[in-house]
Amino acid sequence: MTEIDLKIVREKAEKEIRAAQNRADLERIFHSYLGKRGQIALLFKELKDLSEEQRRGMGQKMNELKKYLEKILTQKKSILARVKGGAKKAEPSRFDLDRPGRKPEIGHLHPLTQTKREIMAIFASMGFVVAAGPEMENEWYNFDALNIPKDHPARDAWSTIWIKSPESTKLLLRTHTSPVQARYLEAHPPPLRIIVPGKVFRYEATDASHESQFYQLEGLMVDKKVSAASFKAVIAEFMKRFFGKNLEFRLRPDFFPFTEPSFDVAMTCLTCSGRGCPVCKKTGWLEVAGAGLVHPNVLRFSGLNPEKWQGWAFGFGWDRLAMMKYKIDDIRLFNSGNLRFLEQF
Ligand code: FA5
Repeated sequence: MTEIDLKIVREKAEKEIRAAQNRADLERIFHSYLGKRGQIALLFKELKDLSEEQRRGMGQKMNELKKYLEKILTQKKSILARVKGGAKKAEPSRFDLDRPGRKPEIGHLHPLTQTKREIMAIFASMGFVVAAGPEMENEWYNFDALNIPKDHPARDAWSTIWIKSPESTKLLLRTHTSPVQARYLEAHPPPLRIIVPGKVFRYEATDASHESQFYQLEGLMVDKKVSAASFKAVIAEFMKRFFGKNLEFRLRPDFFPFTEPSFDVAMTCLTCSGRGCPVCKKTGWLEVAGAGLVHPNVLRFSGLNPEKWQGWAFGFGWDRLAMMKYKIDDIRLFNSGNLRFLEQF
């Protein structure tokens, strides 16, 4: 073994390291030269054939060669790593223009909001304006102003959610939209025609057609001469336009302290086409509204002369109208947050 052998090994290794493309190449070169059975290790083994003096000189040169190869291998390794990182950054971003896009999920109005807008548009075209009142109401407007005095058994018809409040101004969550009749009459001189779409609350057990929080659509018309006949005509027109066809509905005698006479509006149950189901309690008819001619006391409490003014009023359960229109067999679906239900609208 001579210095020439070392030179050959060095030049060969340098050439290979220069040509290396990746880590795997470098690994292979490392094993081939610096590994346990690599070329440097073999050369070290040959040292024993040399004289003592030659051995010392060659040994030192071989150590230097070993260190040198290790150094240039490490340098090449870091060059490759840098090039790789750089290359990645420099790579053009890959857009596949033919790939179908991902549709963004677009929300939509709740079915009850859609229904509300349809109802409002129909009544607006008949000259009704929209009025509103508070959801947290006081006892006077929810009951007294509607001719339902304290301790009157009629109050039991509305299972009330009371709010902790002083005895003098007892507050509650309104049990119907009728208090807005009294509020509006106080502030607006007749003749007038209003509708009041709003949320109402009752302390009630729920079933397929009853919720404890639901929506009503109040209607009120006050003029010099109004009659049950004009009420029926307006309701018939509304039903025809809302359901898109002439539907069978009937007025049945009922009782409300704020109307006289009072009736309710019942329509053929569209969920079962009148055959009988849990929504209509197997009767084939569903009550959709309470109504009647405004009681003289209500006009009086609002400062109007019942000799001069007459009125009629109604209160539709508008969740029930939506149920009938879309054939929904359980009112509780509206507030269920069930997307499979809501996405159908
Ligand atoms: C009333 O609330 C009266 N204020 C209606 C009224 C207005 C009468 C103006 C006269 C003049 P009633 O409690 O019957 O009445 O409710 C009216 C309508 O609301 C019912 O016909 C029904 O469609 C709906 N409704 C009543 N309770 C519920 C409930 N728990 N869940 C869903 N809808 C209900």
